[in-house]
Amino acid sequence: MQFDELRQLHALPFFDLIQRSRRVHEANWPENEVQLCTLLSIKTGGCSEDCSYCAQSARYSTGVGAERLMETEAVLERARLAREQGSTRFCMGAAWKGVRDGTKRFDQVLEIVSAVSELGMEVCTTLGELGPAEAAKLKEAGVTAYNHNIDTSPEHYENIVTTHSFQDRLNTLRHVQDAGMSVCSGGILGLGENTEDRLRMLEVLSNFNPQPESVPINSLVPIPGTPLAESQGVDSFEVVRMIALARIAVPRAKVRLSAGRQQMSEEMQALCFFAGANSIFYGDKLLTTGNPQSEADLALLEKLGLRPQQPNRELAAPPAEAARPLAPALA
Ligand code: SAM
Ligand code: DTB
Ligand code: SF4
Repeated sequence: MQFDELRQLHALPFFDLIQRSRRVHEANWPENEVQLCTLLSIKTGGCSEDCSYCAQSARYSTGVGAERLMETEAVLERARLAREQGSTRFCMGAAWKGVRDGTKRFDQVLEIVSAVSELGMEVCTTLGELGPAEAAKLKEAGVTAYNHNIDTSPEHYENIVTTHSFQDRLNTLRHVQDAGMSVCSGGILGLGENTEDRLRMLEVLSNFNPQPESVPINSLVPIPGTPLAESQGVDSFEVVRMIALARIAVPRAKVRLSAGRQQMSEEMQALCFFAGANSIFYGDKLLTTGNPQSEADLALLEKLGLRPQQPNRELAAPPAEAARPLAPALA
């Protein structure tokens, strides 16, 4: 989908837009299901990068200290617990610029992934930059999806991060797709971007080939000590519009209502589900910040007549239709 189409949709009266996204949602996701995905930070803090929203960058005093990579058994325990609580996807995050094949820590990550993949959940990792060799090994070890957000528009990216480029992000995503893993990629609302930036971000995501399997839409959780600590929250209806546009632009994706849910009312979350969100992070912690209690989330789904989604173990990236560039918008 191209920028102009997105702009036209965005300009529609609110109810007209969500009516359209609802139609796309019903055609693609008629089951009234929401995927529950649990996050675990397997390596917290001390990151070399300067992402200006992040609690884990070593450049800012956020109170989040650098920790070591968790032991396999400790990760397994958390993954089992998540499964018992009804989660069907387990996503492990590490505060690294990236991983390199042949290093001890990468071998340890592969061991963790192999162990977790035995549990029957979808296995997602988010470890920063990957090359082709790292992507192939993660896939072989059992990773089904790789999260790597583009976060904002190509134009705004350099205002937010200077230690790597938007193109670096796209290169990693290309390696993920070439290795046959599904791509989970989305962004954050509230980084001081304008509407045009938000639409450009969606344009890039919708032009991936193949389209992302999941699109997390995060609302900035302002972290004291980071450059974005005082950032103003995004208007609720704008958040819903972005969910609706993501649903229309990437019809088969899980559109994940991600960070920021603790600040949202139940009514707003319901509106997001109506507009096209069909996945949430489940469990009382994201990576370093809080998330609604599991019981509260289950109760909300129950009230809305939504069911937790069954796991999809067959998850694999569909083959690219042709050698189209990942993001033609940048070519
Ligand atoms: N280091 C890896 C990377 O940058 O890809 C993986 C972990 S990183 C914390 C994963 C994603 O979390 C980021 O790309 C960003 O979209 C999101 N995120 C991080 N801090 C956030 C915050 N304070 N509010 C909302 N989303 C945030
Ligand atoms: C994503 O898009 N959001 C998640 C997950 N992918 C890794 C992370 C949200 C982090 C929120 C801030 C924190 O807890 O530190
Ligand atoms: Fe590091 Fe990822 Fe945080 Fe950026 S978002 S500082 S790469 S952990």
